[in-house]
Amino acid sequence: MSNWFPENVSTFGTDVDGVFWLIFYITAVWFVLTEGLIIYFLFRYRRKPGQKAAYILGDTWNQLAWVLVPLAIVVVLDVLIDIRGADVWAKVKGQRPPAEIVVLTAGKQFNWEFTYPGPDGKFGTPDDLKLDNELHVPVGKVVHVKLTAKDVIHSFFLPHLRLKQDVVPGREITAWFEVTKPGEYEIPCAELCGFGHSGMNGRLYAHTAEDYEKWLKERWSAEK
Ligand SMILES: [Cu+2]
Repeated sequence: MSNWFPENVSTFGTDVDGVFWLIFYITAVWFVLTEGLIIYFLFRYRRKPGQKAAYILGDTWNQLAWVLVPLAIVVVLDVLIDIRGADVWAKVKGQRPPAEIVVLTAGKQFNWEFTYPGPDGKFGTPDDLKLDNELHVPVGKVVHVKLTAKDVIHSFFLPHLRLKQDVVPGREITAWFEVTKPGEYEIPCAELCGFGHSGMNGRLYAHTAEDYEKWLKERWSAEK
């Protein structure tokens, strides 16, 4: 059933999908079980001549068990999801591996603005390279994107990388990822940000190491 999702091309994508499927299967089984019981009881205990409904107060352990046993199961399953989810959260949002490439990313109505430091490796200098809706990275490297918003709240979404991070005015939030497969992937905005929101869609170009070097040479030196 994994083909419901776009292909995963990030190092942590499998973990994120794992939490999704864990929650999906737990809730699916639970849904079928409880709805099935409701339908079964509906027929099994339907009104029949000569049979009167009992008024149950739940004051014996036998009756209370109908509430307490499912409650205990739900709590155990919930803790299971929490433990697994916390692990993945720590990996994706908690401990960031050190950056090999840093790109400043600004969300604005209705574009993603990416800024590279240029040949001097420093931001805020005249050789900075600014691109609209084009994020170029090499595969197999840890990329940090420093996310800011110029107007309203946006959300930086890389569906193929299982990464989504709100972009909030007045804050700089760093997200990270490492792409595993070269290709072109979309970067939609995932937070309704105004009239042009649906058209706010950047592109992630994941290059092989050699192609990325080539791109750097062409673009960074060309745009002095
Ligand atoms: Cu938006």
